[in-house]
Amino acid sequence: MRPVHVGAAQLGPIQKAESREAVVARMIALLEEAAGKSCDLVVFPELALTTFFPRWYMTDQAEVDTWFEAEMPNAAVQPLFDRAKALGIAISFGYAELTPDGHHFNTSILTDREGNIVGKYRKVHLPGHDEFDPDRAFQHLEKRYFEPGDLGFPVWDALGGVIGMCICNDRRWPETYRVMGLQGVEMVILGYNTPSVNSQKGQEGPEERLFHHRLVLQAGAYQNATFVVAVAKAGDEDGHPLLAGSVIVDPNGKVVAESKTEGDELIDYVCDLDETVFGKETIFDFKRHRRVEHYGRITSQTGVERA
Ligand code: CDV
Repeated sequence: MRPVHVGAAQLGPIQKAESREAVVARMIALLEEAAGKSCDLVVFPELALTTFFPRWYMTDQAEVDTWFEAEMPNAAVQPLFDRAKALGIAISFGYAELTPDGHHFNTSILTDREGNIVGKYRKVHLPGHDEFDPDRAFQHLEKRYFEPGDLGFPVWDALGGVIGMCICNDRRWPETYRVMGLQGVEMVILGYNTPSVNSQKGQEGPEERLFHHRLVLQAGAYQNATFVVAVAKAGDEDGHPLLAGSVIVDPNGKVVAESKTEGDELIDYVCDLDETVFGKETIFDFKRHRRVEHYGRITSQTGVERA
């Protein structure tokens, strides 16, 4: 057995006016609950410290930058790091990163049990658009406020296993899991802010959104023989509903824990990383079965082409 007791700490809505300090207090409450269950690792959502600000169209870069963190940890977040260290729990959460040389990324980090940042991932697949779109029911301006991640999809040796990160829309892309799968990933952790309704197709509501959400996570887990831990920011943010449905998926593709509310909620599961071995040594033994001579298009083209 190689058990990692993981907590998926779903956050309910964060309103635009809510401070980082108030959110961090909520995160610490979930961390305390996780400590009561003896969790080794607690995963929080994408852009965990603020409302999902890319729904708001802004033209003033100084205003945009108020949603970003120039340092991590900073004064507002330090209490979370301190409490995690005191409890000996590794944590992961997402935030908007402003680098010292002025770059903007949608980022998540992983700490060890001593509160040291040991892994950083920057979101590769940015959804949405970069200019105001009057045809959408609401805006999704990630392409305006962030640059695509520049770190690829690394994995880290942590908690006795191989852990990788991705963020929200990345979970819909098979390449995300496979690049980590090719590095032997055993647990993919991710956070998401998924609007409950498609801004370009009003009839696509929560039921269908949840179906796609589970579909990609379960497929990614099974096809790469890895656990997947997906954590929502959920509920109604200033009139904009976000999907809940945080889940932990096992390497067989089965959902083993799922949230029930749209609020702050901890779900947990003891993941035995040895359960990844069977799939990795049989049907998804990449070394024996992959046929890279036929996969050239995956990296040589982006859009659809014939011939
Ligand atoms: N934050 C996201 O990346 N959200 C996307 C929405 C726009 C579809 C997602 O894939 O959930």
